Amino acid sequence: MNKNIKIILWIIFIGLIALASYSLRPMKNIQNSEVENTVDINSDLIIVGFSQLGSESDWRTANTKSIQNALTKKNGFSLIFSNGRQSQENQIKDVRSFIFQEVDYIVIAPVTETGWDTVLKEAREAGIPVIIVDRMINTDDESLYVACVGTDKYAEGEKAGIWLEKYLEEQKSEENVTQENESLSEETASQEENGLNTEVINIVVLEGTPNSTAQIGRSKGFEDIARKHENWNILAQDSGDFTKAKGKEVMAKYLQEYDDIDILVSQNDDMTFGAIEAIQEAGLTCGVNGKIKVISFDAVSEAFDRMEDGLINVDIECNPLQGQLIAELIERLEKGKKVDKVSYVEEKVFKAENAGIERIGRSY
Ligand code: GZL
Repeated sequence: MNKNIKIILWIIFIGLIALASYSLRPMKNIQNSEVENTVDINSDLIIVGFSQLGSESDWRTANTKSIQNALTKKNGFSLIFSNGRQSQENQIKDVRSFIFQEVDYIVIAPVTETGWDTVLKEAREAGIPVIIVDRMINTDDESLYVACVGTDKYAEGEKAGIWLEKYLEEQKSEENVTQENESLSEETASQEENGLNTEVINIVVLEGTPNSTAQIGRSKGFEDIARKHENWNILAQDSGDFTKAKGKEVMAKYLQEYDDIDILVSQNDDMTFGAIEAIQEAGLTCGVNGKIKVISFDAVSEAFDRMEDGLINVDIECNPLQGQLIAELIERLEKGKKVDKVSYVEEKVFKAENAGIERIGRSY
């Protein structure tokens, strides 16, 4: 065989060897269509698989952005993001995909509280620490997760009830002042004196995703305050699933069923936006000077617009900015330091009358 052919055959042979070794190098590729990014396990970045529950609300968008902006390559992380599209089945698939890719940490925002033990045991067997974010899981085995970062949903529900107590007190004292200027009937006077304000307060509630921590906590927190007032009458508590469309649909149903709603408690701003549309389309009014007083949750930017319009009376903040706390937790774990099992981010209550000022400097 002449010399030139031998050289050509050698070059082809070397090329094939190089190609084979490149394609066999250890890479992590994506198993699930909703999981973004491919990471190279040889990088010295901390590889984090993040299973976000969905993209159902403005709040969720802000929560996702906060975590993506914290877990960046510049900060020493390589993030694999998955969107569970509000399905626990999708989230469990995504977590298994992270386990397959041998990530360093798994972060989960669980759509609902139950049904996580099996897949979290698989993560533990794989030696991958799990951090729960935003909502909680309901498990008897707390060793299945190393920490959870979020907000106190029960306290948020209580804050809504406490605001309503104060609001009704203020209304009552304003009425008393008015009546003092006119002649009070003896019967009314005696009722007022004994605080027997027998006027029934009709309340409807738009609940979030059933069995989610936000729905469970906000409902219980509000109910525990409502239970102290026998004239508070909760007419209905149906799920609007945290979406604008469903919130509008359920509120429209309420307006058909009940002709004297005084208070709407809506467990997130997106459902509130839908409910406001339903109220207006029914020819009714809501908010500061409206017939139906509106208590909302989240305090996203558009809700500040509605408060400035006077369409929402009060918004109980649920702070989505949890990314920095997660990054700090992982950095502590990397150094073998102890971390708190539960960490809450700061949150406030915003009233319509102060919305214009209070919104200055907010990032969502
Ligand atoms: C609350 C979060 C809720 C928000 C909703 O922590 O889980 O889910 O209140 C979101 O806007 O859909």
